[in-house]
Amino acid sequence: MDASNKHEDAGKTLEAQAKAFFDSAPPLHNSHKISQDLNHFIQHNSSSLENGEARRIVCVTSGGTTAPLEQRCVRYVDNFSSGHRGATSTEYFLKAGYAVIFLHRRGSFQPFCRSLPDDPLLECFEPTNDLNIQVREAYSEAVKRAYMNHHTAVEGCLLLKLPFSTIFEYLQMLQMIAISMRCVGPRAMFYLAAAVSDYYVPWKDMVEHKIQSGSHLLDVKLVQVPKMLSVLRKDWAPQAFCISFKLETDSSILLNKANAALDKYNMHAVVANELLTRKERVVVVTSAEKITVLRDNSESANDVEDPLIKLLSERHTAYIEDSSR
Ligand code: PAZ
Repeated sequence: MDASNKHEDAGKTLEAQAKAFFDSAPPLHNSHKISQDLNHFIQHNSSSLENGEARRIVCVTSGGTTAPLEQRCVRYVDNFSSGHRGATSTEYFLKAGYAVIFLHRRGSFQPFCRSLPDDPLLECFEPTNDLNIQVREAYSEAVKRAYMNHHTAVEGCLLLKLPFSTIFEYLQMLQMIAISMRCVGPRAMFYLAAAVSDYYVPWKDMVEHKIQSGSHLLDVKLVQVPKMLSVLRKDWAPQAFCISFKLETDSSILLNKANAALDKYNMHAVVANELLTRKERVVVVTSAEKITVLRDNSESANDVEDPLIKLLSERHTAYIEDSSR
């Protein structure tokens, strides 16, 4: 496949590239329902108090986007992301008093379900003598905890889960969320942990039907996805506190790339991580400092997201206070 930048979009301004992306993307099937759910969630949480203040709202993005190769999609380009970071972070944000919009890849890790086996429906239950089913003793605590935590968050209107698969769905939903969250001002946070496709086939250039397997070479032109982080910061939600992530496999370039992303997209912080150590160690890069955050192996709930969310939540508090001066 040829990842080419020499596409007609290359000479356009970023705003024009973003507009062209959205104008040509296939429309979201359920945009009306998403918009209703979002508005209800944001209104509810903006008027509810946490420690005497309006509740903060974070949009956590999680998992990888796909780039389809056919309009009636049979094949797509995907990436490694499991959604573990986003699901785990969501649990800690809820614990820290945030309401969370969890924009996640369909089928990826979900908050509160990490301690369940891969196929919980089949593995956690067993038949009883009277042909009913019950939770197996070994999973009874884990199932109860997962169910109760999840139920409390969703029913309490503290967790709104919105699934995506493709890069088209993801960016359209992120735009809707960001614009809806404008009214939250500096109490809004974006925690952008999703692994978003860098290249895609524009909808209008995509073949409609399944690509046939007859020829020796498959020549598909992928073009760069417009860098929407800048647009999010500048136009969609200019007052929100924005954290993006940078993943590399080569540790020698990671911090430089994170610094570059901080400047280029005007983020408040970039969380740098390496593929192999991403569950143990991250570095929070801001314009003033680089803070290494490690998983605490002496604690029982030992997730690197625990100290990470504590740190980011403190920085968010300082940001809100600064914004009101
Ligand atoms: O989803 P996961 O837990 O398997 O991995 C998390 C991650 C590495 C995708 C995330 O921490 C991250 O760095 N996201 C941004 C990737 C990037 O576009 O550079």
